[in-house]
Amino acid sequence: SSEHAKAVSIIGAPLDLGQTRRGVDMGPSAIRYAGLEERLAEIGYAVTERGNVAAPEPEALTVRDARARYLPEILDACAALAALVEGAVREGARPLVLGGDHAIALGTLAGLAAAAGQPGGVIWIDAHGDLNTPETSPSGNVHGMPLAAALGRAPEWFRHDGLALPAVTPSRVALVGIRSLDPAERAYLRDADIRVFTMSDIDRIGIERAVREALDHVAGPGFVHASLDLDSLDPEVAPGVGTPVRGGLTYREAHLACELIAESELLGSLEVVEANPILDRENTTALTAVELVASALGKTIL
Ligand code: 4U7
Ligand code: MN
Ligand code: MN
Ligand code: MN
Repeated sequence: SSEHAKAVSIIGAPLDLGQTRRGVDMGPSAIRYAGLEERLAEIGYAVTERGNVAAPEPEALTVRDARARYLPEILDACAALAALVEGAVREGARPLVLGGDHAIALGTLAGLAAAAGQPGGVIWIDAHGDLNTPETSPSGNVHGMPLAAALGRAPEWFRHDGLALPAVTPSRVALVGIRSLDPAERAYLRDADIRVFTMSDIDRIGIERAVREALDHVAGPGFVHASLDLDSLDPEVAPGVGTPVRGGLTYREAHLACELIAESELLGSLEVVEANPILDRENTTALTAVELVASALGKTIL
């Protein structure tokens, strides 16, 4: 049916340097422990485990620039991730990247662009826009910047030998689940050709139409990637995240989004980020992550 392989490469990126709450570095373990590999095998995937990229501990580092904390170390980790993602694609497998905080998306997207030899499109499912630059960020947390970085904004900040940028085509970005934007992100979105589906839009038009239109907008050459920030879900459903915002996607809305992604057969890769087991209740957020990944990769009920 799909042109994409029934092979998945799982790559862990236990990075927590993009924000200030410890525990998100345990996300890959929590998601694996929630039964990821078994679930994917059940739906017919050949699964290869690539292990984790190296990510340093913040206690061992010093902050050099408060506008983008730990940026040099984050770029190194992203370059290592990019190499693994590129390798997986070249081997004919779909990369499935487990975060870690959302800063790792810069590595995933750079790896996809390197493998494709050109930038691609991304559906970004998140409460937040992640479109800050070090100049506009109210927090200095790099997990609020990866989409801006991948789009090639602020190139002097994100330059690194191991990162092919820009990795994303500006006219092929769709944001889904949005309910928290900073002033500079709003200003950028006013002029950019990015499709934004806020929670209010989703209330009005429904998640099905929102995701179908989002997928139409991101389709095209190179690659199509889905970046799933678990804080897109309502905190009652996914409490184990560092930057929860009330009023998010329900459990079923998130599933339908993933089912539509699978049905579209557009996707070559997926990542799921921001699961923080220390903030979670009995690994429920990681379990939800596994279920959503299975749906996005083609699990059907019947
Ligand atoms: B996440 C924030 F100010 N916008 O830049 C910022 F509200 O990857 C939050 O989506 C960013 O979880 C959240 O620090 C990043 C803040
Ligand atoms: Mn760690
Ligand atoms: Mn995010
Ligand atoms: Mn978020």
